[in-house]
Amino acid sequence: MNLDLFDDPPLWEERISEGTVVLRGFALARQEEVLAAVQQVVAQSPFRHMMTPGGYTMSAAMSSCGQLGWVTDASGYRYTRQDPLTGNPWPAMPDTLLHLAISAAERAGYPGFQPDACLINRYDPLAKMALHQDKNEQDFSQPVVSLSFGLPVVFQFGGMERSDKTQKIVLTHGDVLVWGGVDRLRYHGVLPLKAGIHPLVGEHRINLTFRKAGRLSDLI
Ligand code: MD3
Ligand code: FE
Repeated sequence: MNLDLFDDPPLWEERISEGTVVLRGFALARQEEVLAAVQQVVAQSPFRHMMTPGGYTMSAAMSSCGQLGWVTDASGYRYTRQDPLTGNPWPAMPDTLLHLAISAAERAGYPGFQPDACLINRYDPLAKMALHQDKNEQDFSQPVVSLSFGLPVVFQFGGMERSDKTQKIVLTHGDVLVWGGVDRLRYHGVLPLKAGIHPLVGEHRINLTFRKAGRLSDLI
């Protein structure tokens, strides 16, 4: 793959913590391509509200692309190779998404990122995500890259315990958050989305989260 195709966009970088950085506006130059890629993915694997193991319906609507997709139902949280809604493999990860995630990780100090899963979250007004840790992945040595589009949201960046104090940071259209290393297992969440209309995305926030979810040995 040719990363030279991607000119480095202008950048305002905010370090949140040792392993965590926000690249403000990093995805702006690719916004149309990314949103078209999302449309293409959800045409094959539609957004749906999944159920938590505890029996609650998640307020964010989700889909996935890549080799692995994140799912939750009565039997738990996990990654699957097939979309349980369609029975088909998850749609392939579009190159434009893969390249953007790899270049953001590199820019944030994590070279060699090999994402195999991209979870796409759609937040409608009042949708939220309670504090949680991302720990369904096999390999915590790789970072996580999150792209935000559409309406702004307040995200909560916590500690290693659910009860730790949280830092609140606004994520808005085009922002990319990269976290890894010592911050990989921090608690985090997002507050309820405030209603509004974004000129390109409409009445939603779209978040794409790239992870290396499978085992390193799966590559061999
Ligand atoms: C990780 N999504 O899908 S990503 C998720 O905005 C998820 O849709 C949220 O959490 C979303 O699992 C948040 C951004 C984020 C922010 C802070 C973190 C992830 C973080 C702090 C530590 C670890
Ligand atoms: Fe998370």
